[in-house]
Amino acid sequence: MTNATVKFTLESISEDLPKGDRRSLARAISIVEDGGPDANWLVQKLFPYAGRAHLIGITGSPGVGKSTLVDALITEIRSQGLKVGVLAIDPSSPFTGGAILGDRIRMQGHTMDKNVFIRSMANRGHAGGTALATYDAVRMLEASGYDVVIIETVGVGQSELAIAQTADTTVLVLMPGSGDDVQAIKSGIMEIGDVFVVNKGDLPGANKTAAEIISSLELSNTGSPWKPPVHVTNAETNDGIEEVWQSIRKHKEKLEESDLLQARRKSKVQAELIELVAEMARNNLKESLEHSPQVQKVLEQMLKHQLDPHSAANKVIEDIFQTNDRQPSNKVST
Ligand SMILES: Nc1nc2c(ncn2[C@@H]2O[C@H](COP(=O)(O)OP(=O)(O)O)[C@@H](O)[C@H]2O)c(=O)[nH]1
Ligand SMILES: [Mg+2]
Repeated sequence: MTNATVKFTLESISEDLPKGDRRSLARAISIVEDGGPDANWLVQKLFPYAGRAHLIGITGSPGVGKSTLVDALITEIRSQGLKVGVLAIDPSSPFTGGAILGDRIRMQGHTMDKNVFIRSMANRGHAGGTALATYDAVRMLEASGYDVVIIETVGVGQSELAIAQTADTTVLVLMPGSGDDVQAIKSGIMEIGDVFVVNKGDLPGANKTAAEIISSLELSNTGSPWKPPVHVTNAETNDGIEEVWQSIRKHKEKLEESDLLQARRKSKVQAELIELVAEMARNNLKESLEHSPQVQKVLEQMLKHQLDPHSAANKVIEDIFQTNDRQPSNKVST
């Protein structure tokens, strides 16, 4: 059977994906990227298999060498016999496509390895944005037996922060002379970094940048049992990569032996629930604005200045939290 004639149904995907079938996995990730009832059905079906991987967030400004570093880490992780999935997230890519292509090419060395799965995530219209789609894509990889899932994100915007919080271990990547980034670290994003990497260690100033990070880490000592290590790497020659990997593993161990893992997981499920409920509310509100007579009435009262916006919001809250019980399509897709 050739690629083009393979038929997928939600049923077949839910059966074949846990057996490690890569095409079912690819299809499943597209479905969860789109969101909606099919995605919900798959997640519900595969949720029991999820929650097993070590989730690693790799974040930092464009061009610091995240993708190159991920590529080097894949080699290291594979040498340990672990199965590794990568989700590359770049908010700019849906418009240009360029970044996606770049990441693909960078990680091409692993395309023949059946235990490596690399996927660029685009924001394909999941109303909740990339963060919600990412949570579900991670679950698909976990259900398919991936031991390690790496999430590469650009920068430190709001949604990247949300994604970084998805990870068990977040690696913050900088490069020599990125003084702005060090400033940003000082001004608050510090706490998201569990492991710091100054990549492009072959360029001048790497040790100085590392020293700056170390001193600002000491200043903001949080009293946490984990002291974030700072590594200098050259992702192109694999220098320092083994040490980064060891730190990532040690961090996971440290989390597991303290209360931190539980605390992190709790704030993670909270964040996801907040986003999901907000998404549901937003979707249902849009529908209610058009179709609900009660909401129409509220709108009219607002227009006539009979009802203030705050009271109006209180009135519609109940209406929009009524879920419409949408069923999965169970369509056959090729
Ligand atoms: N000199 C040097 N260049 C690097 C290193 N790592 C990556 N690069 C280069 O930096 C550029 C950006 O790398 P990329 O991995 O795409 O960065 P990303 O945007 O953070 O994912 C590419 O041209 C890489 O070849 C390094 O350790 N040293
Ligand atoms: Mg990249």
